Amino acid sequence: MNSKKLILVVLVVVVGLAVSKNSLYEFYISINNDKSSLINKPDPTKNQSRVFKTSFESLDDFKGFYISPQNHQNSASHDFSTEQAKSGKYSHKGWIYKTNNPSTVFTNNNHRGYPTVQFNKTEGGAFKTPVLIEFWVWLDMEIAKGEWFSFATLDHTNSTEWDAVLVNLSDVGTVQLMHVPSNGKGTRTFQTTNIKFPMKKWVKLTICLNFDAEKGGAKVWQDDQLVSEANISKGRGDGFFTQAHFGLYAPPSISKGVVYNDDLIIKEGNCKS
Ligand SMILES: [Ca+2]
Repeated sequence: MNSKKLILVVLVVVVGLAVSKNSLYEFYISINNDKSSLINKPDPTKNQSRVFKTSFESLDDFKGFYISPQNHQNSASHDFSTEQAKSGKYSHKGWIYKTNNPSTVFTNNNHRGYPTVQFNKTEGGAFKTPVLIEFWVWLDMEIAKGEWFSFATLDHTNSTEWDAVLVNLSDVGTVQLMHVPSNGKGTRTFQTTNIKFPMKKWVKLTICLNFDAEKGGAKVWQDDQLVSEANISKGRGDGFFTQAHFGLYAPPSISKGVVYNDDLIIKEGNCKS
């Protein structure tokens, strides 16, 4: 090899290394940008009024969102099902077939079976509150004293450690807001005692949720009748509804039961008065 050829080979190798190093670097940057862009906020210059709608007919409705594993703790699972449907062919089914060990301070052994909805991972970002949330539930489950069943978990954080407001079925058979006004609390400004939640039939739940930093609050209607209302503590939220789950969420002591969800709709900046 003469010296000119040698220089050419060295040049090609050096340029080649530089290019590959550069593209790897760009790849690294784009991966990191992707990670940070998972957390989005709405564009304040746009007057957005978005709607999320699913009839649980296609998994694509939950693309990019976390979905809890099937056969969770070998005691509960979930899937789309044709057994019950409010509309279309399918609904979302969650079911329990065994108890779990009790939860400890280190482990939460609650039963889980749900796809999440994570607006904070979408291009448009978190939904601005107030939001109107409406969905249909068909439930068959025994709730013993001290137990509960959760219909909805509604969060304002961008974290895996949620600080959520819950809509639960209590052990006296009424639908109630939980973790209001703050986590661990159950203080409500209105709570029905006589409207019970009926089993084995489709029931409509409507929620008005406001994570406003100053005037936060939530209201729940069961088949258009107000059943629970509560304030949300000042400064808890910052006006955004980031992520949620519906489907199956229940304490470890429950050994069996089934829940179906259908026709979930979430409307931004709009609320039932
Ligand atoms: Ca459906």
